[in-house]
Amino acid sequence: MVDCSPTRRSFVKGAGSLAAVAAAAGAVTSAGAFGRGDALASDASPSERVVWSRCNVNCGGGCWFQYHVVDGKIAYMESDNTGSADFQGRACLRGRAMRKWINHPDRLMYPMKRVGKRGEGKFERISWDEAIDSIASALKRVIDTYGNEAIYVNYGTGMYSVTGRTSNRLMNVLGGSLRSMFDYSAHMAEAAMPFMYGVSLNGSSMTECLKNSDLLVMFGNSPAETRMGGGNIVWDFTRAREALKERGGKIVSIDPRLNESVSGHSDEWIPIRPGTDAALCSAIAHEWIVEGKVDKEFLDTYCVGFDEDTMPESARGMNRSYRDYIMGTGYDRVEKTPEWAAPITQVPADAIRRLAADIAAAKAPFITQGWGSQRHSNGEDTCRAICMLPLLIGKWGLPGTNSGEREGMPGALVKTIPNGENPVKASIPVYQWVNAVDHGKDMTALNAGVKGVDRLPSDIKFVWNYAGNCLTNQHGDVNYTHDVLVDESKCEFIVVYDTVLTDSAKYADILLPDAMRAEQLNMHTQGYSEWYLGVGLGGPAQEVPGECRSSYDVCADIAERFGKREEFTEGRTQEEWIRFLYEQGAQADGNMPTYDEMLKMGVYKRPLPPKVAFAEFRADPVANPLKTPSGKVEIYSEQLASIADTWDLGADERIFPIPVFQPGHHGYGAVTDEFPLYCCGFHHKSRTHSSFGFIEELEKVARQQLWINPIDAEPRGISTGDMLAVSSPAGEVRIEAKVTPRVVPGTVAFPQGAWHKADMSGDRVDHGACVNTLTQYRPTPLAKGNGTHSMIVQVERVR
Ligand SMILES: Nc1nc2c(c(=O)[nH]1)N[C@H]1C(S)=C(S)[C@@H](COP(=O)(O)OP(=O)(O)OC[C@H]3O[C@@H](n4cnc5c(=O)[nH]c(N)nc54)[C@H](O)[C@@H]3O)O[C@H]1N2
Ligand SMILES: Nc1nc2c(c(=O)[nH]1)N[C@H]1C(S)=C(S)[C@@H](COP(=O)(O)OP(=O)(O)OC[C@H]3O[C@@H](n4cnc5c(=O)[nH]c(N)nc54)[C@H](O)[C@@H]3O)O[C@H]1N2
Ligand code: SF4
Ligand SMILES: [Mo]
Repeated sequence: MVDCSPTRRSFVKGAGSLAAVAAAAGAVTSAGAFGRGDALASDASPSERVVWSRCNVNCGGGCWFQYHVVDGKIAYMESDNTGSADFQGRACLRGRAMRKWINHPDRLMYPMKRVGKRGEGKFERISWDEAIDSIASALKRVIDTYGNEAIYVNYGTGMYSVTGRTSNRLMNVLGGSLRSMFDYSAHMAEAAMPFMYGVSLNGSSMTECLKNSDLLVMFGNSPAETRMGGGNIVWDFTRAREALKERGGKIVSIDPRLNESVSGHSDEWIPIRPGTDAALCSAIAHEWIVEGKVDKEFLDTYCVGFDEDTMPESARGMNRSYRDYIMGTGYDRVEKTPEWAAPITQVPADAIRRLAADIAAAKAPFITQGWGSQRHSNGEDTCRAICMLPLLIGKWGLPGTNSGEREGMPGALVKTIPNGENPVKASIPVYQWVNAVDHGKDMTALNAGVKGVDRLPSDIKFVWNYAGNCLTNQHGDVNYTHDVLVDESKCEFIVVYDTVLTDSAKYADILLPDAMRAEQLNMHTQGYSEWYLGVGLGGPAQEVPGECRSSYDVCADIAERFGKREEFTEGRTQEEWIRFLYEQGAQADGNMPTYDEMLKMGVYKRPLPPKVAFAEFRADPVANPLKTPSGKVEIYSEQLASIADTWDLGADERIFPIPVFQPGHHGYGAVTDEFPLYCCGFHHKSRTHSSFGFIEELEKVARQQLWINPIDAEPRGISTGDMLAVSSPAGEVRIEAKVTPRVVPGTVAFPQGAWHKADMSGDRVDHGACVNTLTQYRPTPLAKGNGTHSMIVQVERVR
């Protein structure tokens, strides 16, 4: 029923030319766009209704769903089958399990209030009126006592939909809330890259690699695991693999794991000790400098600080250039040879030289990093160090190349409901929220990365947590966070608004049940695939169960308690907002169908051309300067030099103006007799973080297991399937073993997102194997971010 269509996606041979693909696609309709009109004959019987929706979790896929509704109930679901085989945003196994989630017996059905101690997870059903009164009076009390700076909307990514996230809009109508910067995904890259590039997250599209590259080098990037689904980059990546092969090129994956993007293919895996990519990149730089492969003209024209010739005035004659660091004439005075890097990275010196030669020989190397390599305690250095590679050889801003950042993500045809203006100026790095609950008033611009004010005027006293599990499960160090949250004198009120009783939900004072996307009219844009732009519109497919309510309506009710309903809604219902946002997008675009046509089509897609990052700057650096102070790429950043001089840093924390290798907290060299193994997290295919983590069928497909190399498993008497006790300085979990040569020796790998399951008033041993039972809460030096992939552990067999 789902995948048996005769025109299911097939690989187009010789697909080097996206233009050809797009042209062929354009033949489907005159506009080159696809919608319901192009759908394959569906199996729907006349009594069935087909309702479009989209996967709302945060994996970036944005895959489309078609719910088949019989007698008012979703009978089964199908994914996207409209238009050319190339443009079908088909859902992965998780998305196809959405029906199980919607109809799950564990769905939250009624508003509830806490009856036990905070964190115990004991609740009692209340009415919506009581819930809203209670939230409104807590908000009033906190605002009157501490100011709007004491209100915080916690990070939460479970909801992608144009009207799904209304939390900030509500708080802004009520006078604002403490702001946050960056996110849990790319925290270190987002904080560090603007110093170098003037922006962050500016990568070429994977479709550009497909079109013009002859070598794809991926640092900690696994599209087959973290960009799953037809609406995602794994599709672009799969096509790129084909095109590269036809051009005689290849894919190199640098990862502590032989990840699923390269396993089963003849591509190259370079196993690396986690957190040491900057050492590898430094050694490649050394090799290129001594071999004369560096493009000095490019570096002199476009960059600042490669060598003395382009150092800014403030740092001249001090041996502070990147070249001085690499050649051992500045900073630590150590020459960064491949022999120096080999014991650090576990990559042999000759393999480093070979990689250096391969990259230099490629006409258009596409060098990209995922965010796994930057989610470390030294992530700010790592992401910049990787970006040095294309810069050093001048293969940057040109066809088939990339900036060294993660491949780009397309824009959107429609906007989300606006947040409005936040009158509060104070802002914290997002990962600092637990510190801001615990001791916000001690946090300053210099010791905590606070912006907008010199010092936070208040601790956080009210947390609103919508569609997120970052109170505990997805935040660093669950045990520590638990201790902070259970102290009601610190955070006085917590609202959690979700669909199931997550670990975070247990900390709610008021727990609200959301209506799922399938249960309301829903509009959404395409995901990260760069093949097309798209919009989907449809619903509801099924009635809302119990007393679940949409966040839009609930936020409007809360605003009403403050006499601000009208300000919140601007006179529109959610449905009217969706129409308004669509028509606004369609007007700006000029090519989209009308709203009424869209309602019939369900999904609209059209091809998207590839993109080369920084192409304009490369073409004319004077007319198109970067947003850095010098207008150029700042390999040496005076701003970072000044931060390094003025910030209050820990004794073992350092910030450098150039990209260097430093091990970082719990990085290289940190293992001890008690914790002799490095442990590295990764995003797992059976879940999106913790989302879907309670669907048993998915857990059976891809189990929560600790990857351990036979070299580390044998002396511990560990075989696949054994139950293990894994402990770190922060806590202990129980998890099944997967003994495999697919992980670098000395490091174990741990899928993030499993549901925390521990007796928190007892031994706190986590039988659910949530990685954040093991991570420490230690914000990184510059970003103050979640370097949570840096861990040290001991692994023992439980007998
Ligand atoms: N299936 C699935 N897909 C997802 C998600 C999910 O939870 N599940 N989450 C989504 C979200 S929100 C995000 S932000 C992205 C996350 O995307 P990423 O941050 O890129 O994902 P990770 O799995 O953390 O890391 C990617 C790879 O980096 C490797 N790695 C870890 N440390 C290092 C290192 O120090 N050096 C190198 N070279 N490699 C390293 C890991 O083994 C992994 O294979 O994925 C998105 N997609
Ligand atoms: N150690 C470690 N920690 C990590 C990471 C890591 O790699 N290692 N990755 C980090 C990253 S990149 C991210 S983005 C964060 C993600 O952290 P979160 O944003 O917390 O992501 P999820 O765990 O998917 O939680 C989403 C929540 O939304 C809920 N939800 C889904 N649909 C709906 C809905 O319709 N309505 C409502 N109200 N709720 C809904 C789900 O039930 C779930 O509780 O985790 C971070 N945490
Ligand atoms: S790939 Fe991501 S967005 Fe697509 S169906 Fe799977 S979980 Fe949902
Ligand atoms: Mo993320």
